[in-house]
Amino acid sequence: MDFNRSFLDGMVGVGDMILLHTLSEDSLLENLKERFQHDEIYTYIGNVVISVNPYKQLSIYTPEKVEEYRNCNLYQLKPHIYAVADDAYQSLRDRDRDQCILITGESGAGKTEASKLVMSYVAAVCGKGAEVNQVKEQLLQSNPVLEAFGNAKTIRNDNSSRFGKYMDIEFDFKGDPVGGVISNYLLEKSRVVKHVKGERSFHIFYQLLAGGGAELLGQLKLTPDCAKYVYLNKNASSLTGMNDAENFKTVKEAMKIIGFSDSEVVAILKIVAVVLKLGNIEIKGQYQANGMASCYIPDVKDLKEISSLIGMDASTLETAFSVRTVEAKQERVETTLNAAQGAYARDALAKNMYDRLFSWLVQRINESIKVSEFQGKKVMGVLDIYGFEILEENSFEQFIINYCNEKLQQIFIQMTLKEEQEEYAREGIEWTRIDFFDNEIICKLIEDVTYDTHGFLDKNNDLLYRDLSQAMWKAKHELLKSLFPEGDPKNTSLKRPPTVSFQFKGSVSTLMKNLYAKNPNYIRCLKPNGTKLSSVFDDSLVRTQVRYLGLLENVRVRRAGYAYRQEYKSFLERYKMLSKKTWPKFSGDPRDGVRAMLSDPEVSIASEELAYGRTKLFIRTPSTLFDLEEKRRRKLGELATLIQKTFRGWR
Ligand code: AD9
Ligand code: MG
Repeated sequence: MDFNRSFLDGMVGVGDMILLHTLSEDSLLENLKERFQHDEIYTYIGNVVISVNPYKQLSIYTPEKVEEYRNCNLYQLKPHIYAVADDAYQSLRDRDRDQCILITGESGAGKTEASKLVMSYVAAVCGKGAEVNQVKEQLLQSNPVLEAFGNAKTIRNDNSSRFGKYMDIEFDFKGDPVGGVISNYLLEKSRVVKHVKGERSFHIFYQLLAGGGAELLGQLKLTPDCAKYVYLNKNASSLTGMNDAENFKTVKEAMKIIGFSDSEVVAILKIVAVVLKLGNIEIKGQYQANGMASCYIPDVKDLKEISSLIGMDASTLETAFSVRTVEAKQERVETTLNAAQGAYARDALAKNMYDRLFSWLVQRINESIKVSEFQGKKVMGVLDIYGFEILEENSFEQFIINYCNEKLQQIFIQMTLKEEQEEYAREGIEWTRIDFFDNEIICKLIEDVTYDTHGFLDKNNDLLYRDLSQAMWKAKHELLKSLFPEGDPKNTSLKRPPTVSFQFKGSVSTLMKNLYAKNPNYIRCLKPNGTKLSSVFDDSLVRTQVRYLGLLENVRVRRAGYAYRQEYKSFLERYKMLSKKTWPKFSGDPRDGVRAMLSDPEVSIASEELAYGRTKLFIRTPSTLFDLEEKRRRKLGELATLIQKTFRGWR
């Protein structure tokens, strides 16, 4: 289905970039800006929707709006993310095509919000009934849980996703949701122990401290004061517009709906508390009698509390922070750690513990929402990955994030060209492929970025001393223990785990294959300004994004062959008044009707402007469409006058 039906009536600018009179980067930007200033945040490029973050609540997501777009005749409706969601859903349900919704854009552009809008729209329009509703609720409630553990305030976005997420929503043959599978990609775990000024660690830490209440915090041996925790940034412990305590309630409620038991929730929060408290363990250096540097923990209060929370001997943990065992062949050699190595071990443990907890949470949610294999399953995948980032200091994390975004851009280019070509082939229309996209812009941008390679190797190797996993495996805390299976002494495989980038590359390539097998729907998010303001459109900032998203090239591809296309039936419906041959009604095949109407000398459209596909009419240049629209407008005017006259005559 195409969205470029008619966005000409009562529109601010043009609703579809394909219809721009003159196409240039400036005109494209101007159109976005004019629409943004009138709160028209969505604009199409054919079936791609561009979304400009409004940074304010608009009243366009009401249940009434959902109704409007549901099974909609897009004719008179404004561009909307709901239209894309509806199209994807209908085509999944009625045409049996697996779909994927690819949401791209830089950090803070609105991807996560967009993914939630798609999910809530689909939930609102698909089947009803107690069982289906429970599935929907569980799928939707995975969002607040994963956001609490995987999102954080950054300089760019108060609710920045610090992990990549791909969610397959699965439907039965009727189009009712039956379950889903979530895949998570590389959480930015370094945030647990360190983040820059003005940013925060993951939301859950602040939520727990603000909303936990005396009893729970007492049980977890925590105090509500963020400033007491080294791992939390003292300057940004509270966030305007974000109510941590309230959000904690939402998260707990969501966990309940998904099916977490009370004891599971406590077990999870205990690990959160332990991570937080690990940061407060101070490690000091000393020299032993033999002159070797070693380290010790001067104040063991936190160490003891941690040990009691996870059910472990305090001395086991203390040893793990001060000694490292190196095993070579049959030999075991113990070396003492100096203060820096001890602190490194402590931070590595905190990061790994949190990261593994996060992956476990995803798996646990999957257990609740998974469906057994069955015939006729249809799938809608929603991809919400962390956005492209260029920071002052770009580290390993930015490298990984940007790599993923580059891959996505590649897939976008390939799929857009492929799709266009396939459509012409399907419709039996000749078209020569032209490579409009110049990936150079994107490659250049990625090469723009300079990475601080300090710590690259370290983060890539992601070293966790075996002594630490072995210590964790001794814990009585069952969940924690299960997070460190390699700590089991019976687990003798001493193979080094693959590097982070190797693993990531593998999972991204699996993801890309998966996406490639589905029918893509694109939402391309733009950030209007760098200051999160609701009415500021920063031309140069948007221009950069338009460039690296290749939006102009995208419009060019759509306009290259035939700018406009529409199914015969809807086309005839719209323009039938132009010819007496089809007005007021044409009862034959709509394709013949369109031919009859367009060949009427009164309409007179040059034949080289048109191509008759199997199901759709194709129009080469936008001006031909404008011409038709103008004729239609005049004709409607004439008809209205005629009706008025007749009406007066009756009186
Ligand atoms: V990141 O790569 O995860 O750092 P996102 O996901 O692209 O980024 P997000 O969806 O989190 O950005 O949007 C950032 C903020 O913009 C939200 O928290 C909202 O305050 C705001 N936003 C985004 N989209 C909308 C919208 N459609 N309506 C209102 C919005 N506000
Ligand atoms: Mg996000």
